[in-house]
Amino acid sequence: MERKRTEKKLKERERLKKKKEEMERRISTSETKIAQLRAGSGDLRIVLLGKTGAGKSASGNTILGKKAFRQLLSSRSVTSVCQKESAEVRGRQISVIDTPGLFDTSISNEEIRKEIVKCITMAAPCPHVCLLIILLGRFTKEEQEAVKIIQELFGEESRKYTIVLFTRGDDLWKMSIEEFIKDSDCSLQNIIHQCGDRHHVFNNRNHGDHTQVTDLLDKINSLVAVNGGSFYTNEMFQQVENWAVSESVFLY
Ligand SMILES: Nc1nc2c(ncn2[C@@H]2O[C@H](COP(=O)(O)OP(=O)(O)OP(=O)(O)O)[C@@H](O)[C@H]2O)c(=O)[nH]1
Ligand SMILES: [Mg+2]
Repeated sequence: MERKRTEKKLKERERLKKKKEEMERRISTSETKIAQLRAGSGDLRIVLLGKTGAGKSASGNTILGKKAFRQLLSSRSVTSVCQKESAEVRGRQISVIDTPGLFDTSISNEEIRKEIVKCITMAAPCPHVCLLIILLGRFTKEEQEAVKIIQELFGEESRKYTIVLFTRGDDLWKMSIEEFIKDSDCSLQNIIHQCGDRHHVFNNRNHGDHTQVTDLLDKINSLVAVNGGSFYTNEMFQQVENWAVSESVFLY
């Protein structure tokens, strides 16, 4: 009799435990949904970073759906200063901050670094996401170095807020971006991995393909939801400010 009672108690305890777990799972799902809804509303500030000629300005134009930035096939860098442009996309105010590319032939990387840091103030109060623009193709030493410099500038923490955006998706033909990544150099795979395996691809020549923009915005929303808002903690902002002071860069 006593054994039966204990078994019944254990079964009841097990049932309650399962019920509690189910409730916790439902709460967590609802919280994620609420965070995603929050992340999908309000303005969105995006910073574009990458090597010169990677397609930063072209990607900014694709996101905003207009020719806001000067994009050009050129042997020299086209964008020399940070530029902020905005538009309403899917009923939402989106601001894109375009930056000069590293490895310009006429300006030193040091000068470009100083200019890039200014983009942080343009994305005031803070950027929500950084898009690391990489041209599909060979991932050369210069590309690797550009990524390294950007990570040095913005700190390791910034990886949590970065999505790798490949351009020249038209060159993929029938290959998927996943197949391309799988076959690519391990240094490129490492960078994507460091950025939480977040990546996307644009064909900036296909202005009619709006899904490439809406898909990217969905990925950004999920990222913002996970991160709980825009990035740059006080500590990180302080790092940029300290660097600016030591290099005599005027941020404001
Ligand atoms: N076919 C193709 N060309 C692209 C794509 N994205 C960019 N381009 C071309 O690549 C060239 C360089 O693009 P930009 O957007 O000016 O590059 P950027 O990174 O802003 O360059 P800088 O301002 O010099 O740093 C331009 O001729 C673009 O039209 C793409 O997805 N497909
Ligand atoms: Mg440009």
